[in-house]
Amino acid sequence: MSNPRNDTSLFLDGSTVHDVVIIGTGFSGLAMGTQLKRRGNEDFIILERANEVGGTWRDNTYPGAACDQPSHMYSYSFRLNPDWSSIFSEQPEILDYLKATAEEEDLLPHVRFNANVDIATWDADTRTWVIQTSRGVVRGKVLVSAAGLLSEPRLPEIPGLGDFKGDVFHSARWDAGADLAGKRAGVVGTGASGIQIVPRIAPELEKLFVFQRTPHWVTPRGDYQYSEVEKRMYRRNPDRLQELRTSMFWENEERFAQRAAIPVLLAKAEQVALALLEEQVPDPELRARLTPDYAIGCKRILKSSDFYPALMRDNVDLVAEGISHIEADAVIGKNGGRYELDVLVLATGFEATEPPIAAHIVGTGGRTLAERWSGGAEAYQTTSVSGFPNLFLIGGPNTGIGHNSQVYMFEAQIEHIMGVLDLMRARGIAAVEVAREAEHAFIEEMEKKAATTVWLTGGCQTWYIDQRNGRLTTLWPDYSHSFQEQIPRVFEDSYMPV
Ligand code: N01
Repeated sequence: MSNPRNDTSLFLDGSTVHDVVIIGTGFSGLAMGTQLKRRGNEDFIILERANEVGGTWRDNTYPGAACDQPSHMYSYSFRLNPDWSSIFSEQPEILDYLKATAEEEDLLPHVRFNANVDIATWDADTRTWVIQTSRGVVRGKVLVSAAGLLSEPRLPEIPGLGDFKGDVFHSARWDAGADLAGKRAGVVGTGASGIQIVPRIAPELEKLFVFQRTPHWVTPRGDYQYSEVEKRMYRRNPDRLQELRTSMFWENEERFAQRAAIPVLLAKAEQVALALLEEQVPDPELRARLTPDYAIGCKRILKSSDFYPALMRDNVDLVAEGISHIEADAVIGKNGGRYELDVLVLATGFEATEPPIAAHIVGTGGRTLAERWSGGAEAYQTTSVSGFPNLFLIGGPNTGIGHNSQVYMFEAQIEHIMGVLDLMRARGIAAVEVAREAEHAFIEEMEKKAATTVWLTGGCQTWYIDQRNGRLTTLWPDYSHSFQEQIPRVFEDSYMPV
């Protein structure tokens, strides 16, 4: 039998109208499929542009890729896993978890691999979404975009980048064939990805230059390997596992209070980070270059116990003065330094404020979601956008969370979608659209909540803020549990039949 993952033939002819079409097989797309299935709806398909499930955990294969949230929390509430090997599991283990979900929840027959969404258009006459993919056309009554918050790499606009003649790749597109042994490499970016890569690759390199634009706050990452006895206990006693998960959740929730910019909590968190810096970096001059000048929490607080020690290695240099330009064989610093390299790794983040999928979704009146969002991304209950009937977004605007598990957020959004689908079914409505007033009110509430948070007051530049409007459009500006309480609710008068 042929492997559906290798099949690229054209077979989607648009003749069948599915109940639901989902874009993406990452954490959120697989959860959406599972919930449909568990509630008795088999009439859905999941479009996947790659030939494997897993989304960001399939794509981020860089050395050291791991989750910086505890795995017992960063996993589905409906599929607890007693076998996580450690608190912060690495990418292969998380990908295995997602593959097992797809298989054990019997989602694979619903997945169309190698089906990239070219354009999805709302057809008002038939009240369906017509989705043109690289494998043909598919139609759905409802479209759920689970295309990912951080799926499109952002390449830095550094003069001369295209002239570099060595290997160059983004952290989320790691070149598995690149042999780093004995080479001279540069890593641009010291965010969550960069600080995981640096300690892992440093030992095999002849030389590593770490190009930091802005120092990040780093706190210790106390990892721990679960023993076989503990795993057995969790297997036999799922209640204990649930208790562990719950306690981790509430411990993390306390951290939102810092993001609310309460001075005493910020000071306490800064002390923890500064103590790590002091302990691990004895050189005061290097310490100064690694010390942020903005409030902690303004950028994602990083967790690492091996990033600073890696910088202390003889073969690793921190370049903190900025990059002037790039030449065929070197990065040139603003300090005039010439850093000759064989390999350049761009750990420079993702297109978060302007998600590329938005240019491929066309709502009423032929307007794309990107055009609708030209002043900044926004969505009612983080999930629906006026002008886009029967479209639901998972992981869209205001769904990012830095202090707790992203998976909780996706699950709450899926409850919202399920609620709207139930409402449509109960009322015999073929299509709904969110009322503009409800959307406005929600966006105003988001702005009000965001105004006093450290993300807007902390004095840093981040991808959390949309540069076009200065608003916090990527993050949820409140506690994670408030998202869980608020987002699943469906107020009937917020959705209008169309
Ligand atoms: O990206 P980032 P990331 N010249 O945007 C620098 C998730 N994640 O891939 O701070 C020079 O955080 C940029 O500098 P600055 C998590 O949500 C999760 O590391 O903007 N430098 C910064 O240092 C995270 O927040 C895990 O001044 C340039 C870095 O590149 C998100 O992914 C693990 C530059 C980008 O940092 C993104 O993290 C990894 C330029 N032109 C990632 N442009 C988990 O463990 C950018 N930079 C769950």
